Amino acid sequence: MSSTLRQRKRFTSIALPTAVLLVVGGAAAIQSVGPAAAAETTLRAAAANAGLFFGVAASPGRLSSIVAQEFNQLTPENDMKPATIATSSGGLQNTGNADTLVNYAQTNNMLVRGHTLVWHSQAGSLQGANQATLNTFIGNAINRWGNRIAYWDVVNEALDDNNTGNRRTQWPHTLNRDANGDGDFFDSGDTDVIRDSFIRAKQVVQAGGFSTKLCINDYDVEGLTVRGGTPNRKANALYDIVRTYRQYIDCVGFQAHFNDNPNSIISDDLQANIQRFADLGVEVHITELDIDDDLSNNDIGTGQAENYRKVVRACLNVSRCTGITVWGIADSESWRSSERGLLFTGSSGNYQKKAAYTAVLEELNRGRGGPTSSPTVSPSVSPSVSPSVSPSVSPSVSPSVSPSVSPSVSPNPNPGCSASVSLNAWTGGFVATVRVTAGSAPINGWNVRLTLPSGATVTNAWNANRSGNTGAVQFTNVSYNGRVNAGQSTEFGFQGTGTATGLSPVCTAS
Ligand code: 9MR
Repeated sequence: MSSTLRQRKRFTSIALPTAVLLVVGGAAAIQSVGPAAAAETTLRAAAANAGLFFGVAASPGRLSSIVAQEFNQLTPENDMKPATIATSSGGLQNTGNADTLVNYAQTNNMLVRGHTLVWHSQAGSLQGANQATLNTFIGNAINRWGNRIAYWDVVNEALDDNNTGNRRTQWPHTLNRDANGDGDFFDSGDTDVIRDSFIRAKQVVQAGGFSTKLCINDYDVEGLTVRGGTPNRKANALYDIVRTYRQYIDCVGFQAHFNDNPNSIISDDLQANIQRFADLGVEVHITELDIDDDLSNNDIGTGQAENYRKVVRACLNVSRCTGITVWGIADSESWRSSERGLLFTGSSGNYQKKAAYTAVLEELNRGRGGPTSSPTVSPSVSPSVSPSVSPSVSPSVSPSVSPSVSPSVSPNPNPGCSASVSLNAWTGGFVATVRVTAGSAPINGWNVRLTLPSGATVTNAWNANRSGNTGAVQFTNVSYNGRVNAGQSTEFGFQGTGTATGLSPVCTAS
C-alpha cells in the first residue's frame, strides 16, 4: 500500500463514532470501530457504517457546505473530461477546476472519482487521437493526481445505445480492428481501444506505485433485463469485457440514470446483475444516480423515494458494491432538471431534502444484509470485497461479524465440482478464465489442477491462490469464493506468457 497519502479522520456525526473512513493510498477502507449507534443523520455517515461511500458529482461552483456534510466522495461533473484538460497531443491544460475539486475532497476526507479518460463525447482537442496519444493522456492524467484519485473512469460509454450489445462505432472505437471478422475484439491480432487503454492505465498505476483503481463506466447496463424481460445485451457485452480484461479492470460503474426509456428502467434483477459483476472480483459502483420522478411508463412506477430505496438496497446487498454517487445535489441544477431526479430541491447552497433523501438515509441506516430487493438473486453472495476495502456489516444487523471471515461450515459428504477454461490469447500471451461449478451438492472449497504446455508461464492470478507457474499448476479458492452452492459457479483467472491452448482443468472439491 502506498504511503503518499495517509489520512485518518473520524466522522463528526452526532452519534457515537461507529465507523472510520480511511483514505489510504487513495482507496477506501471503511472499518467498524465501535458499538452499534443510533441511526446516522447524514448520508455519508450512514453509508460509512454500512461499508460504502456515498458521493456526488459537482463543479467548483457547487461546493456549498452540504457537499462535505452529506457526501464522502466527489466526482468532477465536467472538470476532468478531456474537453477541459487534454491538449491534442495528450498533454494537460486547464486543470485549475479539477485541482480545486481534488483539494476540496482531500480537505473534507472525501474520495475522488476521476471522470473520465477515454470517451467519445466531450473529447475536445483529443477527438480523433490515435492510441499512442490516448496513452500519453492517460499517463499524464493518472500521474498528475496519483493517489489523490481513488477511482478513475478509464473508459466511459464504450457500448452502443438501443440494447444492441455492440461497441460504439464512432471514435475512439474506430481504433478497434476485428482481425478475423468474428464480431469481437478479443482475439489474437485484434486491436481494442478498451483493452489498450486499460493496459496503459494499469502500467501507469503500477509504475507510480498508486493504489488508484481503474473502472469502466456505462449506462443502461444496470439490469440483467430491460423492459419486457428482454435480456440486457448491453450489460452482457460489458460483462464479457470485464471478464476478458479482468486483470486490468478493478471496478465497474453502473451510471444508473433511470428514466422512462425501456432500456433505462430499474428492473427487479438489478441486484442480481450487480452480483454477477461482483462475482468477477471487481468492485461495483452506482456512479451517476438520478431517477426520473415521473416513471409513468415504467413498470416499477412505485414513486421516486421507493425507487431510490430499491437501488440503494440492491447495492447494500452485494458486499462488493462499494459506493453510490448521485449525479448532482439539487433537481434544479441537474443535467435533466425537468425530471427532478435528485435528492434535494432548492439551489445555490440553499437546499431542502426530498422524500427520496429520507428513503436513502433510512435504507443506508439499515445497512447491508437487509431484505432482498430481488427474488432472482443467487444466495451465494461472496462475503468479502477486494483487499483494500473492508466493508463493515451494519451494526444493527451483526455488529461482531467481520464479513471477510469465512462462515463456518459442516463437512460436506458429497463434494464435487467441474471446471472449464475460456482463453483469450494474443501473440506471446494469454488470459485464462476458469469457471468452477459445484455439482449436485454445495462445496466449501475447491482445487483446480491443470498442465500448461511447455513454454507457457503464469505471471499472475486473481480470485485464487496459485502454486507453480509452469507445467503442472494448481489453484485453490481464496476466503471469499470457496463456498459455492449446488449447481452454482465462481470464476478465477490467470495471465501468462507463451501459448496455453488445450488446457484440461481437473477440479476437486471439499
Ligand atoms: O452532467 C454533465 C453535463 O453537465 C454535461 O453537459 C454533459 C456533457 O456531455 O455531461 C454530463 O455528464 C454525463 C457524464 O459525464 C457521463 N454520463 C452521462 C452524464 C449525463 O449526461
